[in-house]
This record gives sequence, C-alpha cells and structure tokens, in this order.
Amino acid sequence: MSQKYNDTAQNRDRFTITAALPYTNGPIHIGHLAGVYVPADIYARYLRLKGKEVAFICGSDEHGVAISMKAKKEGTTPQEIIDKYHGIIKKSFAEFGISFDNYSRTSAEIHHQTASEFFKKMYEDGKFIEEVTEQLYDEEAQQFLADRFVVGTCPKCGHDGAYGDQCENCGSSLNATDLINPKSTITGSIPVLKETKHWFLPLDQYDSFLREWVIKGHKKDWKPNVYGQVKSWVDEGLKPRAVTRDLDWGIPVPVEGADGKVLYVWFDAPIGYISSTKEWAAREGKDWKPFWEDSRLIHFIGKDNIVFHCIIFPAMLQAHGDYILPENVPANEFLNLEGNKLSTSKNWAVWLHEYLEDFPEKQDVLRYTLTANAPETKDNDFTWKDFQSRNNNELVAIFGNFINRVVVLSQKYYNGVIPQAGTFSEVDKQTLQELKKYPEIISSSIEKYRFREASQELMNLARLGNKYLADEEPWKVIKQDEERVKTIMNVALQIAAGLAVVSEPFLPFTSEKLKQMLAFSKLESDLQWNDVAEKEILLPSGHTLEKASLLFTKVEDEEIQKQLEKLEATKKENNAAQKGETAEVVPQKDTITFDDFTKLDIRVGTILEAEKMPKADKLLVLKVDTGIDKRTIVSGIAEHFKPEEIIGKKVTVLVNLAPRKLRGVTSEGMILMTENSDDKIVFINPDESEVPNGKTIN
Ligand code: B3M
Ligand code: ZN
Repeated sequence: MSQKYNDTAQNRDRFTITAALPYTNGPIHIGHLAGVYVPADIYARYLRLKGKEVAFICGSDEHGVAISMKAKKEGTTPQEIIDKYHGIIKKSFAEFGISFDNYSRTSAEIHHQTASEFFKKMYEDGKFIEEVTEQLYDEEAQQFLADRFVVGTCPKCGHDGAYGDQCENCGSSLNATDLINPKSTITGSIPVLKETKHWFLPLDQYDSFLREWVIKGHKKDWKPNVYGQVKSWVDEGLKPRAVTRDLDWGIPVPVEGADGKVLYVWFDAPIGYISSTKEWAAREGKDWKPFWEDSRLIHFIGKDNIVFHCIIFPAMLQAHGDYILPENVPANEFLNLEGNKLSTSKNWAVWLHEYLEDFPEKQDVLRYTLTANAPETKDNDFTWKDFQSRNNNELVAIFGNFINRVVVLSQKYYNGVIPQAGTFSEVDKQTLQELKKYPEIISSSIEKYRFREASQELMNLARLGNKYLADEEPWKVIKQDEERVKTIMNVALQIAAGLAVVSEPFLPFTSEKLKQMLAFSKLESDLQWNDVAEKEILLPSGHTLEKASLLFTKVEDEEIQKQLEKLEATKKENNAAQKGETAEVVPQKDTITFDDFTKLDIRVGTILEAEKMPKADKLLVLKVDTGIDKRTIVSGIAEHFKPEEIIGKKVTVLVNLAPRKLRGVTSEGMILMTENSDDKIVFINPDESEVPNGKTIN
C-alpha cells in the first residue's frame, strides 16, 4: 500500500463501508444483491462482530438522465419516479436484512448542500477547466439534448434507431453529434447545434497520481479484475471529462453563469457517500469527519462502476484534498439468471420485493445462494435449481439438521438444561480445537473479500458438528452410558453456539433464531466473533435452552416450478413484444365518418360446420350460426385450420357484406381474423361462453 497517498488510515479499527447507490429507476434485483449489497453487508456485520467502528453507508441515486427518461416514458415527473422507487428499494433492503447504518437519498437537502460545497471548493481552487462546446439543442423544447434524448442513423452500421451515446445494433459508442439525421426524442424535431459552456475535470492531470496510487500502490491488494480495468484506462490515456450537464433535473451548478446546468450525476452520486455519513452522524449524535478523514474506506460496487470509483471519484477526492482515498474497491462481476443476462427493461430478473413476497421467511436462503455462487472472479449464473439444492442439501440437510438434533436431544434428555461435561475424549478435544479455528479461517476469507469461500467454511463448521454427532451417536450411547452422553451433548452445544455467532454475517435471520433457541440473552455477556476462539466454553452447564424450532424448511419442486413458469411467461412476452416491434405496421387507412362505421353490421356467431372446398387449397366452406340465420360463408383459412378444429368456435362475422360467389359457392359474409405474434391466423373471438350469437359489435 502506498504511504504517499491518503489511503492508509492511522486508525485501523474504523471503517467506512459504502455500497453503490442504486438508481431509483427500478427496483432491486438479485444481480444488485449478489454484486454489491450481500457482500457489503457480510463485511459490515463481520466487522461489527469484531468490535470495529463501522459506518455502513448507502442511499438512492436520484439524479441523472435515466430518471428523467423514465419519467418522460411514464408520463410523470422525476420526483414521482424517485419517490416510488426510493420507497420500494429502501423497504426491500430493510426486509432483506441489509444492515445499513444509513440509507439516504441524493435528493436530500444535506446532499445538495454537500455536493454543491464540494464543487465550489474545487472550482475556487481552480481544479476545473471551462470549455465552450457545441451541442445538440431542441428548439421546440428549448433545451439541450442529453445523448439519450437523440436518435438517428448510426454512422458506423447505418442502423436507424441509434442513440446519441450508443448504437445498440453494432455496439459502437457514439457522440450525439455523429448521428446522421438526428432527431429529438422529446419533440421529434431536428435538433440544431448550439454553444454551451461546461466544467471539465482534467483527468489527464491525474495520470501520475493514478499511476502511483493504483498501478504501483495497489497491484497486490486489489482484485485483478478491478486493477486490470483501471490500468487499461490509464494506459489508454485519460481525457478531461465534463462534470456538468444541460439538464433540468439534478443539483444546480453552484457558480455564476451556470443557469440551466446541473452537476453530472456521476459527480454528485459518490459525494452521496459523504452526505449519507453526515446524515447518519447527525442522527446518532456522532462526528462524521473521522469517517472521511481517518478511516478505512471500502467501496462495494459492480464492475460497471469501476472507473467511477477507481479513477474519477479518487481524482475528485485528491483534488478536493480534505478526505481519504479508498483503501479497496472489491468490485464483483455480473450475475446472470438461468443463462441470460439480467435486464431491468426486459424484466429478466428476480426482483427482491417479489422474492420477499413469494418466500417471506427465506431471506437467508437467497443470501446464502447468492454468496455461495457469487460472481467474484467471473460472471456467474443464478438458477432456481441451484437455489433449491443449496437450501435442501446444505441449509436444511447440514446446518439445520445439526442444530435440530442438538436442540431436540438436549430437550429430550435434559429438559433443555445444558449438562456438565465429563472427561473429554481425544475426539472431543480435537473437535473443540477445530471449532476454535473457524473464526480465523472465516475471517481470513472475508478480509480478502472472498465471500464464497467464507460461506463454504461456515458450512464446513456445520459439517463438523454433523459428523461429530454421527460418529458419537448419543442416541445409541444413551442406552449404556448416560454420563458419556452428557459430554457429547455439551461439546455439540458448543459447536451450535459457535455457529450462532459466526453465521451472523451470512445468515442474520437464522443466527438470530438460533441465538434465541440457545437463549443467548440469558448469558452474562453477548458472544462476539473472537469469543468463539478465545473462550474456554461458550455455553456453560446449567444454562437453559429455549424450545427447538426448525431453522430451515425444504423448498418444494412446485415452488421452483412456479418461479420457472414466471420466467417462461416473461420470455414469451419479450418474444411477442420483439415481434410486434419488427412486424410491419400497415399505415392507417383514409378517415371514415361515423355513419360509414354504422353501416357495418358485425355480429357474434358460431361455426356449425366446416369442410374443405374441393380443388381449392386455401378455402373452407363454413356454416355459421349468426343469430339471424344459419348461412354459408367461404373463408380463406384452409391452410391455417383443420375443419374439425374450428367447429363450435365463436367468431365475429361481418354479416351485411354483399354476397359473392367463390368457386360456385355463394359466400354471405366474412369472418374477422388477425395474426398473432407467431404470424398464425387467429379468430377475433369473444369470450366463448358469455356472448350469444347475433349480438352486434359496435
Ligand atoms: N447509481 C450506478 C448503478 O447503479 C449508480 C451507482 C452510483 S454509486 C455512487 O450502476
Ligand atoms: Zn451501429
């Protein structure tokens, strides 16, 4: 670690842990959880159990174009969008047991103030460069257009719907001014170029700082995926980056001559970590400053946020000068779902608030699955089958089974009063020794940000307990040697107590339940992480346990099936939507009057008979009950339906169409039809049972 830069806190026991501020343009899904919030929470809970001073900080990211776009799309205001999602997100985090010390929001007054001051200080210290550039402007809406508000033809591949920042067809990243035939998505008008002034952070001036601080200083201790990304950015050469925008949603640029301009969302959002710390400290009657001046700052983020946390924000902090730099940025890779990329817009996700409704008591199962299979070094896949087997084969069969046997047997043999141990056998001694090693084993994984490994070590401790009971077989020994069983149960209970402590960061709800069963509240003092290794015994003899209850229950096949069906339905919807988008939409026909419309006599009928027209591939001859009469209609659907399939079907019939002769058969009307998303012909049919034949449609 470099000594030159402010990333080595004097105080080694104070931690400022941040988790990326989620955008409030949608709810939280398992990708966010696995990538950021679950590992951050494990880390924070662990440190608290180690007796460290911790500020675990987060909040909603409520500015930026994504929010204004969402509002435009839904025909509402940005304020309504952020209020809605901030509410959903905050609630679901709390119910999921993410133990933030503070969850703020960037629309809060304290944040606007903090971010403005931060900008002003940098401005006054001459840390920005001002530059006038030409940007696309919508004269009708009287506003500059953010990249996402411009569409046009991609200069690289000719695709028509390219966005101002990116062509989704060929993947090129673009400048809005590169687009051919650009159009404003706000009014549809053709934008013009107009001069505008912005403030830039001259990242090129931070080149040597970044080389020293990250590339030399953190080669060893940062994750290779994080380090590698930073290095390649720096090696490519850094350019000045605009930190202001022409936008009507955000924090106003706090200097003269900046009307209508706001801070770039990625400038204000990371300052949100500071303002959220201030909000927390004010509420708790603490001083916030030590947490930003002399504290170990750790940013938990997803890999798409690496540049912002490892280059831009550190450059800002360095320029500002008053605060610490991050000690580490343990970014994760991405999680996929059942083989496909998670996507908010395609609804391809397991949404946290929906999961909590479907599995109200199973927070820990999801936490465990996401940890055991975390995308720490490469992208990973979440499958519902894996979720089920992690639950049934590990949590239920190993952890739950061990605890259940211990507590049930203690109730049965001793009415829940912990027996005095006799002389320890070699196996007992070894087992207790093993138990004492676990806090250190798990710590060492957590401190290297290897949470998957840590969760597996936790499960190994439960395995140790299971194996001990299976080998010692107290349920058999009880018949010949009651004294020996007292020792066995005493040892097993120490393991159970150890599990209750070290499982807390990973399985907080389970740990809580287990502590209740083991009556931790009746102990002289609360057990902490180090106690598991250091204390001679964790639960004294004579201590009375509470009643046994199950820690985990099986996840049944039907529950998994239901989730898979939900995803299947999403897939179908997406396919249909995609086809709908690409299907050619026929232009609207000439206007007709209401009188024209009323001339059409359209009614509900039932197909009574159907047969193929001889020597015609396409035609079926139908007999239709129109409610008025039973008449013959010739229909060109023979390629789409077998006659026997459609007998009895309700259909919609234009009954006053002038009769026509087709192949010698007079057709008296027309059956209305359309095509579904698979290009299959389908009838426009009213609900089979409810509408009688002859009813008119208008
Ligand atoms: N809101 C981006 C994201 O969710 C973002 C993180 C901000 S952290 C300061 O990907
Ligand atoms: Zn393209």
